[in-house]
Amino acid sequence: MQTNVECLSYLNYVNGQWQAASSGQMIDIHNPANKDEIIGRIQASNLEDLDHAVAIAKKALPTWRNLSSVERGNFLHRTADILEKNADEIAEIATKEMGKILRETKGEVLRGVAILRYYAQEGMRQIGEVLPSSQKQNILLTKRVPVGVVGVISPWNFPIAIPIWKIAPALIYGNTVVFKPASETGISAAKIVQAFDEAGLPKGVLNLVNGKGSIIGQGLADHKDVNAISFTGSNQVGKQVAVSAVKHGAKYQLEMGGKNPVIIMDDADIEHAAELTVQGAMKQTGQRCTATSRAYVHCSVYERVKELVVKKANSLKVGNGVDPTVDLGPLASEQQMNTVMNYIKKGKEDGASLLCGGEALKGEQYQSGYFVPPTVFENVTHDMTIVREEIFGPVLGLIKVNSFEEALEMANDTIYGLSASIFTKDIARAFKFIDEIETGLVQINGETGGAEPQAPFGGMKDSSSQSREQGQAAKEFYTTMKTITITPIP
Ligand code: UN1
Repeated sequence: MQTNVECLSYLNYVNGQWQAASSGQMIDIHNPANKDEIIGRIQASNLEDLDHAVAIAKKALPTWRNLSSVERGNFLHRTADILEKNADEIAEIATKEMGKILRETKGEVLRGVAILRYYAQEGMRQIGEVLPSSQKQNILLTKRVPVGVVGVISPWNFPIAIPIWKIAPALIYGNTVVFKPASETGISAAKIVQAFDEAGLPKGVLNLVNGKGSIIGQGLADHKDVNAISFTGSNQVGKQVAVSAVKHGAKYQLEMGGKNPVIIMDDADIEHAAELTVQGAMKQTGQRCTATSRAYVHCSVYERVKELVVKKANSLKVGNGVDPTVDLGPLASEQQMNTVMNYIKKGKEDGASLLCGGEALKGEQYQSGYFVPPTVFENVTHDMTIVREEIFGPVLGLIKVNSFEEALEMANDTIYGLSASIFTKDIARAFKFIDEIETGLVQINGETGGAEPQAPFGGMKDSSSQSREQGQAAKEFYTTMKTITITPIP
């Protein structure tokens, strides 16, 4: 397949072939649980390689577009079966690349399988509608058609599910794809592409180009022959992608950061609320854009919630994600660890009080990785950096509130708007929360994280470009529409 076994070099995939980058350069992928271990190398491509891949995707478009969507769906079904069969192997690679525990990476591969099956079936669903025409004899209808060549830029924190939730809808609606994954997880990306290859996907329909984000990601966004670009990552890069796309008239879709709040009211099931707040904050070591990072807790239950949250956070075991007894793997990279530790430092300097965690873990089993324990702060005020900026690590702030209204106002006082949850048994209050919280994902008595393939996913404000991914919402982005009038000639 795609490796040169002796040095575990993973190649690009263009026109149905595994190819080296023309630069001859490679990027090493390190294990964040054991930084001296190099998992493999991926290609450091340059713009010439990207240009070639885009030209190939463009060339493959007419044939792919002209298959029936049911036929296209069969390729997705076959890919799903292959991924399912290889789930353990791929999960282990993803864990070694970015650190999260095997239970999480295995779950992610299976989520990818479910997404593929959902979109495979999409090939049998509606692609237009019939409208009444003002001319009685005419037929007026709409038909959805592919956008063209789609650029996919995906992050390292969901190395399998996020690429698939972009690639699967792009393909089913008849587009071809150039895929640029985060370099940290380039091998997981190769494994996804390998599954499509084994499923017999026609050559040129899906192309993988690895390389630096500043070169290949930016180049994809800038490329005149890329008709739509779907991006998940940081706000700073997302906005650059949008500007580049607008310049050449490409569609764009951005999924970016979050600063997701929970509100725990006095009538909540406190055990349940504390449990899901900790899960929301700490799963994947907090490296989810949907992670819970602010908990607004009613003063009458504050002490009890605090006690439970700290107990639960302290009970989580940190370590190498391949160990099945571990709950939290390492942070994904040194850069990620430095960012998180700087936020923790800033929290302390600003006067927040640490309830647990707060120091990188020391000792023999931790010294070769980026291990930060669950960290909970209290005495957090609303103007502190740790409440305002996305941390992307296992850090939670507790904030005492006197009323639902006060909590709601603070929950909304942020540039982000991805996910939020309220824990309450009061239906009227839950309804008010649904109406007034400024987020795209709203949970009542649930965790802020999580997504289902059939449901739209996305945020408000600076969390997204207002577009939605997954479910039927994906159709909006990956197709464009024709309005057709048929006039019968008597
Ligand atoms: C989830 O919470 O399971 O990058 C999905 C992210 C989001 C996906 C979250 N785009 O974290």
